[in-house]
Amino acid sequence: MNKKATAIAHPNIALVKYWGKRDEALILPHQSSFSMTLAPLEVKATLAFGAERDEVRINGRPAQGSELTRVIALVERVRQTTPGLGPVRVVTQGNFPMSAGLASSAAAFAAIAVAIRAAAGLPKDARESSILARLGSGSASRSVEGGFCTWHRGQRADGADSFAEQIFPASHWPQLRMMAVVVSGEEKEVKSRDGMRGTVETSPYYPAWIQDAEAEVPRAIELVRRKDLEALGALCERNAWRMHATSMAADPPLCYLKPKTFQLIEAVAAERRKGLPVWFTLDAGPNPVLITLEEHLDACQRLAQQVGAENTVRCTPGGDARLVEEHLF
Ligand code: 2P0
Repeated sequence: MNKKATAIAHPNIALVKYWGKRDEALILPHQSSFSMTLAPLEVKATLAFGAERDEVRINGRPAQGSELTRVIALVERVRQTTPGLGPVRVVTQGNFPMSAGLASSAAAFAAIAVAIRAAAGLPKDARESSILARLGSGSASRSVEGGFCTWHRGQRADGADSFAEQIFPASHWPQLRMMAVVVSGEEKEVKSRDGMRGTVETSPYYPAWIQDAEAEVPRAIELVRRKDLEALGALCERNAWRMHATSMAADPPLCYLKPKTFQLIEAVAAERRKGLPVWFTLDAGPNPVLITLEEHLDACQRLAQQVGAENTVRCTPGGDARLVEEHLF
């Protein structure tokens, strides 16, 4: 058995967002979601069974609290079905800082899931890896395969049908670009996990969110298939607005947006009226991600600078999570 393995995975940006769980422990969503994998951002994870005790290090420091519990939850699931693996050592390293405004957890859990299966001697299986990654972080289910992926909500109570699958590879639309614009590098006050729980429990708009987001997934897929940037951009914007509107209607209200977020959104609309093909999406934070084509990146950069953005990060469609031979230890 190969007891040590290293995998690399990219983060992803949801075009139709995941917002709310029907099962907190198994991380099962109320609705399906659809995303693009982001290169060149990546996280590498090396994992070896047979250590003295369970040990997890993330970006050079020991994992603590829920981070540690979540990594061990993935490992436990494989240890239960593959006897004799023993304690594990896990080390992850990302090539992008938290201040990039994009969460690294999706890439980290996807890389860990792929590495765990390889180190345990289990065959390559994108569906099983996606289910395993999901147990760490919902959005991680969408980082196992590259290009454009749908995370199917599934129906089963055990989560066996709640996994992501690739709809189009990265090569389907290589000119598409995402530019993360950091307007606020501060850590957010309410983590996604708590924010979505509050929204599910108290927002009167939540049932409408579920229905709408589920219906938007096939529409977004069709627009990516046709490479219809204008209609896709409009869909992404309205889906982001609806996620934030549903959260703002929670009790207590949840608002992730800052004044500079609105400034940038207004600047995007103004430039678009003048002919620049640019749209935005927004995750659970104040930093918009601009959606455009390769040839318009410099114009988008100027737009970000106009509103005083701290940083921008340019991304292309990324590939599948993959095993590599260069281990971190
Ligand atoms: C998404 N987000 O679809 C949505 C849009 C944020 C806004 O998935 O609780 O870190 O670990 O499943 O995946 C962020 O939440 O949450 C997220 P958990 P996760 O990308």
